[in-house]
Amino acid sequence: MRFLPTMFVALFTPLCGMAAVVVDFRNQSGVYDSSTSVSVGLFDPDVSTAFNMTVEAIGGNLNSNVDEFGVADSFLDAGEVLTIGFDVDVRLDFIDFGGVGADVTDGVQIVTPNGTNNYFTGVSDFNGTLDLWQPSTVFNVLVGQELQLRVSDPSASVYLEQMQLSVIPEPKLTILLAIGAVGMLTRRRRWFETNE
Ligand SMILES: [Ca+2]
Ligand SMILES: [Ca+2]
Ligand SMILES: [Ca+2]
Repeated sequence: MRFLPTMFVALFTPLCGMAAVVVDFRNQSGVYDSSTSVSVGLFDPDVSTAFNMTVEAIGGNLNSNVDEFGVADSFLDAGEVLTIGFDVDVRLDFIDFGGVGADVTDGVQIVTPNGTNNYFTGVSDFNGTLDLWQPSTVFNVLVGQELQLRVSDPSASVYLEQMQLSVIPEPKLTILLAIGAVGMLTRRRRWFETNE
């Protein structure tokens, strides 16, 4: 009965949310280019959920290149907007940009359901070395909500690299997984008790 602990780990791992979905926008010309709106199929193995991300551009076509993702050219510039939404509730871990500078004239603006903020080196929740926006509190994007990415100033020019997120499990699924885990724990304990 050696397989029992292995089964336990396999069942317990999804509850811990150890992995997440990383969406790399770079080097994906075949997926995004020559369109202002693209729906991309994604899969979160933690909760065995397939879902769709919709990416829309204002001001030109979406344009993925080897190192950058922008609108019209490789960059997000004045008057251009990237809108991102999902058909499931997700928790956003980070958005990775490039080309962001040290002040508001060279920053990125993120419009969320919670408000509008400008990010550049030195701003809280923004890593200026990696140009990474990483919310310090849990940040969810629910079905029907969207993120808008813009530049923080007409002179700014930035680009999108990647994003990490997790699907927020349906409450029913969470409960079922929890019940399953408790069941396995109980059985495992009994197994140890009877085999000691
Ligand atoms: Ca391209
Ligand atoms: Ca552009
Ligand atoms: Ca970066």
